[in-house]
Amino acid sequence: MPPLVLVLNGPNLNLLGTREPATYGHETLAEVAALCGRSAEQLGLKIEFRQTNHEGELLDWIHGARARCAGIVINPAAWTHTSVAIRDALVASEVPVIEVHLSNVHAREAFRHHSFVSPIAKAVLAGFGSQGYHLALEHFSHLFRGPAQ
Ligand code: CA2
Repeated sequence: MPPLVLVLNGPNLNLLGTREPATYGHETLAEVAALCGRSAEQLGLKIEFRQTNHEGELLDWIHGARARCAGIVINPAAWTHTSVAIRDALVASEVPVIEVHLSNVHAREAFRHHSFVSPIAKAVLAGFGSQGYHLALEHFSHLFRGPAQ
């Protein structure tokens, strides 16, 4: 069975491709999901790609990851900068986490410079656009494969 990676997306990311293309690019979330699906197939991973505008729903998905997932790729969107609850749930899941942002949050407003998730993440990708999701999946596939013999 290929390792399962949850790819989770936070609030307003359902609007991708419809507004603010200079910041977030032209791809829709469905196109990002398709890209992740192709990456996962190449890399020998199984993924579940989800987005929600409801913080409690995201918390429930993270809680459910504990028993069944090898890794979590998460773009917590605005909750990155506000949510202790998401950080606590990620820690409690005991699943390795890679945080992804489409934009380079450090080149933007000061309130985007702080992340509650980054200190507990294995890695953080920001500013790579949708390629960041691929890079995160690639890293997990290396990690799960273990050191070459
Ligand atoms: O760069 C990222 O991926 C962010 O996580 C995106 C969040 C933002 O709050 C973070 O600071 C950085 C915003 C997601 C909203 O996406 C939209 C896409 C198109 C139109 C409007 C919003």
